[in-house]
Amino acid sequence: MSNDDFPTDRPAVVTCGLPYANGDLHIGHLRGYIGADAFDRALETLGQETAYVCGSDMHGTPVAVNAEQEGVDPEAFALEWHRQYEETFPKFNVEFDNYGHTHDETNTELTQEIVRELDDQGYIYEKEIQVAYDPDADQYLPDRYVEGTCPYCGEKARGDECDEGCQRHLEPGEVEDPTSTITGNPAEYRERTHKFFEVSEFADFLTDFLDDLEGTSNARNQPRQWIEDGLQDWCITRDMDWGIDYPAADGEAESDLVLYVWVDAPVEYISSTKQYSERVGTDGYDWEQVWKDEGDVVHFIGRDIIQHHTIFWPAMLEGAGYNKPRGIAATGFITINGKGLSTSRNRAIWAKEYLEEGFHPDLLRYYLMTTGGLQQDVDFSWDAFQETVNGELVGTVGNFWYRSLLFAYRNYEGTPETDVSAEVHERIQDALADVRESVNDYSLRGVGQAAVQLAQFGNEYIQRHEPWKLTDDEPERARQVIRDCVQIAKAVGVLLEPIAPDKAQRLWAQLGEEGSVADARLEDALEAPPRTFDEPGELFEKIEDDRVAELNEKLDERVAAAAETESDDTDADETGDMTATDELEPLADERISFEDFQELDVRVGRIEAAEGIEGADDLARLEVDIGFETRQVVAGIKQLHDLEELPGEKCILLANMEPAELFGVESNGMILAAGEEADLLTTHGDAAVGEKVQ
Ligand code: B3M
Ligand code: ZN
Repeated sequence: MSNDDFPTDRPAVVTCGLPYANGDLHIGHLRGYIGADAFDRALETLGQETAYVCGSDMHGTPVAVNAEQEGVDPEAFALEWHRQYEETFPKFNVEFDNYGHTHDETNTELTQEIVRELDDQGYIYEKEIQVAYDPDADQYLPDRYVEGTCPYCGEKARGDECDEGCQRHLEPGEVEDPTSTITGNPAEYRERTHKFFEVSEFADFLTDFLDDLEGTSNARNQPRQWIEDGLQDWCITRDMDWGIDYPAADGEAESDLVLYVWVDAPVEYISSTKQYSERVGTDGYDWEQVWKDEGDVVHFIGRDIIQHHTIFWPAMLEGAGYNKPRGIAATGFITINGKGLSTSRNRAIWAKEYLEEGFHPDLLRYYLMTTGGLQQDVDFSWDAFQETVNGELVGTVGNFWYRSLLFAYRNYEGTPETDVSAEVHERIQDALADVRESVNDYSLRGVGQAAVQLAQFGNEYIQRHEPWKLTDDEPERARQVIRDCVQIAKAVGVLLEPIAPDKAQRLWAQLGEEGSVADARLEDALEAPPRTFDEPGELFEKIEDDRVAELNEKLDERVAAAAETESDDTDADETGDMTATDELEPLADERISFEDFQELDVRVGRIEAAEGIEGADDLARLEVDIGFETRQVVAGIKQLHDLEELPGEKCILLANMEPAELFGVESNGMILAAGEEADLLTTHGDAAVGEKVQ
């Protein structure tokens, strides 16, 4: 079954993953909130009834751990961040219809009601499990209180998420070699009784759900694999004080467990919609219709929380009698100058900082929405930002708007009185169709491009007709060309509004239009603007090179400063969306004896030949002279080195490595390399080939 296109005759709700109320917002967060905001605005432009809701995620260890580090009570800590987020989002023109938080009454009650319903339906059971415990801290260690190794991919992982590796959700007890993040001690395991939600019962439902699911393809494909691998039931309680209490059934003893944060967090999507309904009245917007009857639910999330939104959440919704989501758009990460965004390393563009630098929010909105598709990781650099702003916004859109309106104002004091030509009418209609299609494809990039390409067409149209040459001799033709341009300018404004709402509004006002461009529908792009308007001003300003140089310098300096002061920071302030990808591997705890080391026969070698291995993306076949003989070894360096450059280079080879066969090629030794880029080890002086490394 496939869904009918937007706009539908049902209400829609657009949501965005809730920010943990635990630290400053940065560009990684903004991408998601701006994306969902732009999508919501685009839906409205199509004539869809929508609400855009969200709220702060107040619970769980992401908040508790950070509050503890600051020595403050988690509730006060989270409320303060919540207040700051409420203030910050509108500054980026992110306008929620309702922004609540997970600790408020609406969400507490609704979460408990949903959990009771799941329990009543028989989907919740108790089980004894091993829970990590820190004897020195005398505390259980849920989630971020424990760190270890991911059992699926071997990367360093937090208690409940493989945040630096495969991004999987981890159940209590799954992380290997657990250590306490409170004391650094190895964790002990203790037996505790916890509540489990029978996710495994929903495998068929989820398979069908994924078949219908719209949005980005990653949100469909990854969970299919998880379902195929077999779904595990989900532990939904934690040994903590901070959170929503597990709701005891009538007659049952009060539980001392709280609900896992991932139970009450998504419920806020519903609670926030409910609060909106309560504010505007159910005639204005009916939350029950959208969540329980007929509605279109669309979630924007980071790609690290796909499992929560495509497995746990729809199973909860189904089990408790709510509608399943129609679309899930899972956005990629943001990198900064090609490197992983890291808050602890201060390699981030902070929301506050961006505003303090005096840049208009719509510039960042445009950059983030059009630089890559939603699924792609997007790199931010001030240079690329400048190029986009100066090229597309200043050069194409701003230039077209200003020259058209100025010409119209000077010659006609506004919109010339004549109809739009058939050619331009059709061109605008094509752009409207592109936008409709892009929205239905969840492509905000497509929306932005449709607007900018229309402005580009406008510039070419002016160039082609050179109206300035026509005003005297062919006034009718001049009038027509300018009439067309004014209409294109207005259409570009309507189309760009979801992405650059404030700039579009200014254009709207310059055209003498009343009210808000946000209320305009696609078809309004073809309605004539008012007959007269005032002298226009330029709406975009070029970013100069020295400004970019200065910004780059500032960024470099603070990243360097953070590197210098970096202590044993745990990166606990990372939100899932923005993982530090370049963390160093921790030092090994276990020591080995000198004898153990001597068992390694490490030799100086010289690479004689290097070539790629057919069919293997990463592997190269090397011939390495180690004095006594020439060894053939296979190394995973094909992508990382220019193989032609390698012959003649000295390298270090572990000579008594067990032989292995890779892609049919025998590997007889291992060359040593550092880090993910496989920086090849060599000698500093002139040690001869064959010498032992000791
Ligand atoms: N608070 C943040 C994250 O993991 C988390 C999202 C909750 S969405 C219901 O990106
Ligand atoms: Zn993993």
